[in-house]
Amino acid sequence: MRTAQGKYGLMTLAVWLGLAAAPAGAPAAARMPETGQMNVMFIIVEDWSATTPGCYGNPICQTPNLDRFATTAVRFDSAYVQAVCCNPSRSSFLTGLRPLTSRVWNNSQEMDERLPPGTITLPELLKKRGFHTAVIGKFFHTVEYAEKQLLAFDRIESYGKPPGWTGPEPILTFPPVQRAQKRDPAPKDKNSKEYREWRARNSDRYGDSGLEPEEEGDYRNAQIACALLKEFARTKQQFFLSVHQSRPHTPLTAPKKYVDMYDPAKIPAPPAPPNVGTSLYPRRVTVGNPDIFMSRQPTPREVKEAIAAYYACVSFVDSNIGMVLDELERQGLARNTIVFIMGDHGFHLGDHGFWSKYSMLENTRRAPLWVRVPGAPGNGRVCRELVEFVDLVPTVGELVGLELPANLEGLSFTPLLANPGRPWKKAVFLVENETNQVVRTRRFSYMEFGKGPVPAALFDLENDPWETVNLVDDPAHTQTRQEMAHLLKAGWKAALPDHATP
Ligand SMILES: [Ca+2]
Repeated sequence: MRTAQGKYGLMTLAVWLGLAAAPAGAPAAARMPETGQMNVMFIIVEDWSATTPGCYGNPICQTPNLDRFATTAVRFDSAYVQAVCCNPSRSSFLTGLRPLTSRVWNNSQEMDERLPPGTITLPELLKKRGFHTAVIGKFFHTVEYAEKQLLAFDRIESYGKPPGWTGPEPILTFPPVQRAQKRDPAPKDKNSKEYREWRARNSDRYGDSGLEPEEEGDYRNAQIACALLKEFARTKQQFFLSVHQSRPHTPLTAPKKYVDMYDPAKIPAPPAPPNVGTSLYPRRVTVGNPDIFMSRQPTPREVKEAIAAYYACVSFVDSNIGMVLDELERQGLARNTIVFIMGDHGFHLGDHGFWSKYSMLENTRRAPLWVRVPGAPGNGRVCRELVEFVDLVPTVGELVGLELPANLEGLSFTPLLANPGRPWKKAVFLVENETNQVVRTRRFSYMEFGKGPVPAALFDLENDPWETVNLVDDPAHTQTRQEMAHLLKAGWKAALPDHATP
């Protein structure tokens, strides 16, 4: 164990910021504020393509609250998850371990059965450090895991309560949603034919949810967050709060007022048209996708309607996040609360003919990430350096002073919060399973497949950002292929910034 913001962290931080070596008379380096007593809030959004927020450059999708937040935070433009879907990605960034170490790389692997003995999750570390820990909605992938992590949370809201839960009752109660009960309910047995038929029938749903915003779970989660923030302002206890937003995960439905914001006719066709011959995942194009359009490809009109519906979901989530951020301000907590807003991985919106996540391509592995440390010199700036979600635990650890396990596989990016422009990691890594892996540098992505239509793929992201032309057998790129293969084999430690030690 080591104390991140003790003998180790502060000294490292000082060296990286150039404080230790600053000659007399030199301009003062940007200083991070004292953060040890600050609160921590996570807002985790499901299945969120980094191509959609306005401040990430989308000219159509409206995210005014996030755009405003970006002016007060560091926006990470090149933040990458370590796995292709929810369970392994969350298992990674909530433990600080990469999927082949956490031994969780798909959605069916139970985190509590597979984590190496002694693994401690982020909320446990925070609780041990004295934080009051509260979770609203999904945090780990399954409720079952949360049950085994009872000790991690002082408060569980809008989430399955484990048997024997003796914590506080819900801070808010809501009337039942009448209209939702009339909808097509899911059969209970997930292995039954009826369930598979129900899933296929519902997979292509998008557009108006038929609910008022106040009836939506995501809106209610935001309301619960506001109520808890009021309580935290009163009790003045140092807190960790995680707020879940289930959209824009499928089904791509949102209240009508958000759906009405977008005219499908004005949505451009997706980049990287499907091409079975060059596809790394040809079954997606010929058979169907995991989450939506499961048994067929959508028509061109449906493509635009589904993208418009996804944008509606993002705008709805933006509004909910705005509600929480406004309350943070209103309660006087914004000045001493560190805020992380993030997707849990990306999502393909028709590029390559893909919908859903589950690929090693950019639209799965890149996710939105903003970090606001009150008073941080980098706030309001964009960080284009490569960072990984596995860095989140070490980062929180350095900021608030946690006893971090010695086997973590990320690097605190706190120095980028002081100076978002300083050179950082040379590459990021993601795995699909034990044999399929990708490494991405600033210019190239290189993939190896144990199983798949090709054994390897190489893309020049500078000239081909959507990864459509596989250069792996191009004689002009032989050396690059060798270098990337070497880097993939060498792993994350070989990609650390010069002179950095994790
Ligand atoms: Ca997810």
